[in-house]
Amino acid sequence: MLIKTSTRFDGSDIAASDITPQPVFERRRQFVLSAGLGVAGLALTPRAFAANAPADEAKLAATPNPKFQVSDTQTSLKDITSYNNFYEFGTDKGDPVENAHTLQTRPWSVSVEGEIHNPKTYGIDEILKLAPLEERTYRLRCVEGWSMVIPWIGFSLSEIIKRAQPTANAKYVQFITLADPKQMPGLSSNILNWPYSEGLRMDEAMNPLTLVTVGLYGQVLPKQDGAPVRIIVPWKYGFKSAKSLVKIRFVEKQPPTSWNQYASSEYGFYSNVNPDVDHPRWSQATERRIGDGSVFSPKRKTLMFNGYGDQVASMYQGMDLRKFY
Ligand SMILES: Nc1nc2c(c(=O)[nH]1)N[C@H]1C(S)=C(S)[C@@H](COP(=O)(O)O)O[C@H]1N2
Ligand SMILES: [Mo]
Repeated sequence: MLIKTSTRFDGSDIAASDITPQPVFERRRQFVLSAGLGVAGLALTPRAFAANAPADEAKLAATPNPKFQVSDTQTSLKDITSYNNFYEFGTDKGDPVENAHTLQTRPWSVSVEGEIHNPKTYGIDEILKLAPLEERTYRLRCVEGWSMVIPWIGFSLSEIIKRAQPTANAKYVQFITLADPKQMPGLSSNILNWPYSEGLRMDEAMNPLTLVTVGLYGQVLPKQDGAPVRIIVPWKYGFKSAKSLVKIRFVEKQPPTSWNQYASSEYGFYSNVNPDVDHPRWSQATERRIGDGSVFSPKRKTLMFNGYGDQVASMYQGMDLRKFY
């Protein structure tokens, strides 16, 4: 069983970070840190200070692609790197920034396998050179009701898929991420079936929006954001965007996904952002943009397909999106 103070991504246990508006929580955390300094300064490792500072990662050059930009204000690097969901490093939003330093991002390889003519294992340096790196600013909407706007760096997953040459049997793509208990303390809890698994239908995987992501804000992907390579699927709830990817498998049948196995009535395979289909335990009509104004700022209306309807709605024509949630 999880300890009471942890935040499950489905909200079944509530932490201070969830019931308290973000700036208040941040201030309280700051206070706790400085209070700790006076009373027991020696107990505070340098890491305790690093936790609230923006990540300092190697620079990564990318060309902005004007086709993939949003006009919303970008979320600060500090928020993007200190408020995370990455259960392999703990279930609290602040756990990944504290714990992900143990993730070894080199050497790293991603195996591309299954129903394809051209199976291949890519080293991370091959992935970085596989296609021109683009900067694309996407909205990310977590199923919990918060969102961010993030300038990612990467290239369309279709670049890998066309090299893989899928067979006629390839109907879905499964994403499997690293599960190494030596590097990932969160694996000692069996809250999810590890390794974290996600999937897309073939047309969704081929959609130009689907991004193989290797960086953000002009730098390599910080560990807490899923280094060294992750998937971003901006029209779906954030949990579809699997971090620290090690395997891309082409399959005939809809693959199992970790969150669907955890609670199939709450987290469907499709999980398109949809303000009209509530989570069984909360509304999805609005969202809190992290870093938005003051704690009194009104929530924003959540957009159908997270605002990407023009680019994705046609894939779901004739589908009942209540049934295929
Ligand atoms: N491997 C793995 N990938 C994951 C998760 C996770 O726990 N493990 N959490 C998901 C969820 S719920 C969200 S909202 C996003 C958060 O990405 P971010 O922390 O970079 O904003 O990552 C997704 N990818
Ligand atoms: Mo999420």
